[in-house]
Amino acid sequence: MDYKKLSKQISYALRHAPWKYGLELDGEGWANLRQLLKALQARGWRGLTEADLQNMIRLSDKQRFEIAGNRIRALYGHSIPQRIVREPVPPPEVLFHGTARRYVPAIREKGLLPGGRQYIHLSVDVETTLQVGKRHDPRPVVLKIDAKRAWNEGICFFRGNDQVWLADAIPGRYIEF
Ligand code: HQG
Repeated sequence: MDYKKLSKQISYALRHAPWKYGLELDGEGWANLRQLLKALQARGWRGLTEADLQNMIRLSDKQRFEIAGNRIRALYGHSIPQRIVREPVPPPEVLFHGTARRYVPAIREKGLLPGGRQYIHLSVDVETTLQVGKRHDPRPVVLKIDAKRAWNEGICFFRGNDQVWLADAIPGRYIEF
């Protein structure tokens, strides 16, 4: 089974367009697992089972989804209009953001903005940051975020998974270029 293709389609369903799959997300982003399976089966994933989803999650390089009972959700990345409810959590002292060289002037001017997504995505280590940045630029820029100071001064941070942190917009004064 092509787990990468499956993961991309489930990301699309759970982060960006649940309504296209007949799904309704609750406040914390959970969807009904059986309904998702049915929708995917109808789109060519014949015979798809919950075990396939478990394997896809287990074998993935990133922790993107979470299953609990008959529910499944994406841990980060949402762009749907309904904002996923999250509990603000004190972040590590420093976090990183990988981006393209071409975005740096705008980030200097306006700070980090979530753009199409609900939150900004930050990484805990430089290696992961480079991977994220390489999606936008072969020679990405690593920005260092003074997360502790931003938190102390009222910027909200949220945990996505072990590697990914989420945050509201981050003004330039907390960013080291
Ligand atoms: C940039 C992937 C101009 C920002 C990754 C980024 C991540 C600005 C781009 C997750 C800006 C948005 C999210 C400003 C920020 N002016 N550009 N003021 N502020 N930007 O893809 O963080 O594999 O929406 O730097 O690993 O790259 O899908 O966000 O370059 O965890 O699971 O606007 O998606 O995970 O790009 O990636 P994206 P991202 P998955």
